Amino acid sequence: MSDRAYTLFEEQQKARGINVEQVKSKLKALKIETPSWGYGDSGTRFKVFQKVGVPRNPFEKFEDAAQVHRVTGLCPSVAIHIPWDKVDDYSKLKSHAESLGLSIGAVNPNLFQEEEYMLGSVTNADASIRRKAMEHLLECVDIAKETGSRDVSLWFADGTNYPGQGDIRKRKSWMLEALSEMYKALSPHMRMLIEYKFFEPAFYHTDLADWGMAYNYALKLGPQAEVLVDTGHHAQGTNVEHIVAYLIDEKKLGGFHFNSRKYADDDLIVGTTNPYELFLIFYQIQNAGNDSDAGIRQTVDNIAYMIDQSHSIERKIPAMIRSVLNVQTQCAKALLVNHDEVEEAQQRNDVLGAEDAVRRAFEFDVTPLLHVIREEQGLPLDPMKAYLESSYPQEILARGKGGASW
Ligand code: LRH
Ligand code: MN
Ligand code: MN
Repeated sequence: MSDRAYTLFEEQQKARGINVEQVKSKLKALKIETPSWGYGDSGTRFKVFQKVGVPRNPFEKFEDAAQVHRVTGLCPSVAIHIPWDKVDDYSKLKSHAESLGLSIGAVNPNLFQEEEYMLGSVTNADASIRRKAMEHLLECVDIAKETGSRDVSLWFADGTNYPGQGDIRKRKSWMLEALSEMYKALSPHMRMLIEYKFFEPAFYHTDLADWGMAYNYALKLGPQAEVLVDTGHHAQGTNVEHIVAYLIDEKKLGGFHFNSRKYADDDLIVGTTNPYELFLIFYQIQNAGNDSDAGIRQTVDNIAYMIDQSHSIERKIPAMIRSVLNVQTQCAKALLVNHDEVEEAQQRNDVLGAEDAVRRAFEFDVTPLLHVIREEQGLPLDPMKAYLESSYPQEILARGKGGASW
């Protein structure tokens, strides 16, 4: 990209009243956590495809994640999933991460892969199974203390397949019981992020089905509990950006799991089928980031942006690079919204003018902007190309097949 392209871009944006220096510094501050499970073999319920060169253990997952950070500068932390990333000594994993310029991000308990959890984990009618699940949650809080992680992200598969199968209200109180016990175990700086999903693997009712339920638990628990929005966990047509704006306004949005969906919880590369939705999510976040209420601004500052994808047919590292670049691109476009212009149009009740002021930002080509910030940070202008042309894709082939999988 020539200097000319950027000069033109800058002139154009300044003429629109956009503070380009501010846009650049906000973009440089954007951090996106990648998930350890996105580097391992994964698939659908029909098949997990085995790839050559997939990490064989949590340590190698961090090595792959370091490559994503090296070329994008966007991903300094990695979320772990327990027991997928179980190790004997978490301080070793922590120092390994640090030696690669990374840190361990959110700790994700896993309460959906053991036989006993078939009819539920923390909402199982059997008290001994509920206890076992509880112990795992507490173990994850301890791991987070050891790894220095701020967030423990919770997603429960608990639910039922048929009417009458379980007592929905009893299960609701068991859920609160478990969350409350876990909440008490958190250190003061820690957060509990409560994720929701409307179906799958349960198909009749899910105990934590939507943002309202997650919000209600978070509200009952206290300030350290917040809601996590996984973009793939909504019914068709749901206005996700509305949920985002609402939760920020209630100071209860803790973070995101980004991915894209066409039909259900597809776990596809974020921004591939619905870039405008991603843009509109960032538009809401940035709109709230300008609020006069310091609490709302603080909520925005503390949002954890995380990828949650399981690339089933794509090569893992390039797929992750694509994901984070898509997030960066839509964030950059949303930073070009002139909020005063939108507000003025709203005040005139100019429906089309307001829509136009938002959409126009989406239509700009932000490539010159992204090139300049990468150049200023000493990053490759084209991170994907830099990765593909490095020796790493070849080197990892020596790992062979049969790497870690979920
Ligand atoms: C559930 C989910 C949740 C899990 C992850 C592996 O669908 O989004 O966040 O922890 O997938
Ligand atoms: Mn998720
Ligand atoms: Mn999911």
